[in-house]
Amino acid sequence: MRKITVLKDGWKFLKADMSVNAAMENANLGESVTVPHTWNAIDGQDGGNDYHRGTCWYVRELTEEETAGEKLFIEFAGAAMRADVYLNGEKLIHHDGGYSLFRCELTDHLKEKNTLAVSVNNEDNTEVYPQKADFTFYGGLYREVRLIAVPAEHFELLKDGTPGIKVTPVVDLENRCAKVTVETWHNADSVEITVNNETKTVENTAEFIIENVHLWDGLEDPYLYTASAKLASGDEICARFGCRVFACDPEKGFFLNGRSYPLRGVSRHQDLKGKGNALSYEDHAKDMEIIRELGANTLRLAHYQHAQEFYDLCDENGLVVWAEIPYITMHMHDGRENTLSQMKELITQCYNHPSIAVWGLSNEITAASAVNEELLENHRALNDLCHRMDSTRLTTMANVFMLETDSPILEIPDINSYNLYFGWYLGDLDQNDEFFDEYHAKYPYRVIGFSEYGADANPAFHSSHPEKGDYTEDYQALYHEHMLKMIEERPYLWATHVWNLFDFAADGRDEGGKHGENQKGLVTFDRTLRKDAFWLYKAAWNHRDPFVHLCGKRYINRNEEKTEIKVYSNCDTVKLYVDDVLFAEESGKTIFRFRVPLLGEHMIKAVSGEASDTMCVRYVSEPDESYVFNKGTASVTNWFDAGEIDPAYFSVNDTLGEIRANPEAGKIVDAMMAKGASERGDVADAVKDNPALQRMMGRMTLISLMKQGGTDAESIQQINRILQGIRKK
Ligand code: GCB
Repeated sequence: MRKITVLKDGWKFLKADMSVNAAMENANLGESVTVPHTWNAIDGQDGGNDYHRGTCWYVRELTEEETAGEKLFIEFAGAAMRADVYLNGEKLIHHDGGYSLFRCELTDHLKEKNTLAVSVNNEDNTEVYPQKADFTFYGGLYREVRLIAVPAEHFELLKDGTPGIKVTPVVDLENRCAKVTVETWHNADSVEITVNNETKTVENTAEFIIENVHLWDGLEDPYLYTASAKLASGDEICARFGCRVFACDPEKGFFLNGRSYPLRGVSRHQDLKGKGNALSYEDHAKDMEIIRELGANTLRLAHYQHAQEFYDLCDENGLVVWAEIPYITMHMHDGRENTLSQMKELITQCYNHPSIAVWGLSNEITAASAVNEELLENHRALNDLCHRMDSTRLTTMANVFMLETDSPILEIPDINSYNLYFGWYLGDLDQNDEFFDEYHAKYPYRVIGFSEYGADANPAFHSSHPEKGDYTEDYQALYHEHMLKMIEERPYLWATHVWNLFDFAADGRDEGGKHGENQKGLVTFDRTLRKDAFWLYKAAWNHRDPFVHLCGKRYINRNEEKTEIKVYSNCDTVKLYVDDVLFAEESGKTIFRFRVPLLGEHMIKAVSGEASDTMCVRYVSEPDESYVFNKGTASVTNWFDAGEIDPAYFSVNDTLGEIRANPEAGKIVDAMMAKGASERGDVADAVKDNPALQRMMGRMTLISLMKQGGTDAESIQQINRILQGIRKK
């Protein structure tokens, strides 16, 4: 028998660095908290980079009842980012890495009265990842802490946080059977292992054949088996597993159990407004409900190991998962060991989850690091480690857009992926299409995916002429309409993941009308509001629940005589009623557009079968300024309404490449850019030394480049006037 006690209550929290003795002495002055707990639940998401980062202490008395048992271990499901565990003032373990589980044994250190003290640190350092990334590095004991009491003969608990049991199902699809290997680690002579009502007594490892195997078959039928293992002492553990076959083809994309199964889904961070990363099981379960509602069949669990509860939910719900470690943005010379230990823990702890299809080695690691031998070697070491520990899964990585596609780093993982933000941070939407077309044509034998794409939207902001950078809900929707189509036309993409399903805390951000938030979510940080783009994907992916969704519900006051009413639906016909009168009926797929005259205030209703949705729109004689975030950008846009530009002459609407191809026009932009470069030397150097960036810039319109560089409207107009004087050949 093993007894597990969750240490939820009774903790004292001291928000200061001190010695272990001081922490124990001052514990009663500390704040009473329950664990899971983070000290950054509020300051980690209100922006400005000033959230508390340092060492804090958690102290708790352990009662006699809690410490009873032959052998006693303590388990931390997540202590961010570095932790030291003390019992009665004696240090028992140090752990680096904020997202993996670790344990240590208490037995020989127990006294009559026992005080547990844990120091946790989330400060900058040069060894433990992540150090540079677009999310808040919450500190705390933000996942459960448990005591595990076991008999003298028990399953292994210490090594890399192992569950003590490893299940490897290998499926033979043709004969509809599976060979299941169950390995266990323990200090007894033998173990009794049971799978599918068959029990074997072995030293450590047993093999089973399951005939007529019931497959774990994605969203439709995520069937789970259980393997259990028991020692004569009574210690018993079990693991759920699933029998499935994952495969990737460079031309046809992803396969599940031998059939084409394009992975289309979203990424998720583990955090929630007001709670930081200290989520309860209910919070995780609610996230999963939203994912099921959306109809995604894959999740990228970024950028670190998520809670075991969540991988369990993925197993149960049939999501195909990309799991990864926080080796992100910037390679650290002293961080190699930590990448390996985090990967070892991730694979050891998550191996049995049938939902996990790939191990992610790193994310945008070349964003702030050169591709040199040290970086390559670190990736090779990680890749080899994954293959040594797991012969059943593929490795991958998420590359930053400016990484050259012929970089040797792309040859390390089994399959690849790119994060592209054309149409948001830079460039135009079509560049996403072009990128993949070129890549696929150049490397037809390589498997490629789309690991991130997205656009920020604050649902308070609206426009009838949405454009990149305006933070409107409407631009985000348009952006994703383009991307959805782009993806549907490219079935070779093995997986695509929207960045991100939920808005999340990014302490360094202060933009789009919110502090400390990345607003690329399809759903707000508090999970209460589904932005229009959410319904677009739901219309494309959820085929179970018929619905119609009217877009622009929060865009009520409209200064236009005709307005576009857009409906997202998974039905194939939509009727639109204006003030209860049938206005039009349209057949189609996913997106339905109507042009409706605005005379005053109107009730709009969309109907398809049983499904319906309503909203109100109103004609106003002056634009409602409260919908506009960045008035500066908007005025530039208005000025550039297409009609004012003579297409026979050059303009800022041409791409840098087109302009440079003409010597006269090229001279003008080069002079302009040289001036800008002398003012911002570092950026200019980065561009000069990066041919991929240069090529990409060549495909961007001059106006988008100038706007991203922060050029004011007046200067853009001036350059445009000069360019309009040069005739195109
Ligand atoms: C990325 C990063 C992700 C960021 C995202 C963004 O490429 O991988 O961590 O949050 O871009 O929104 O900028």
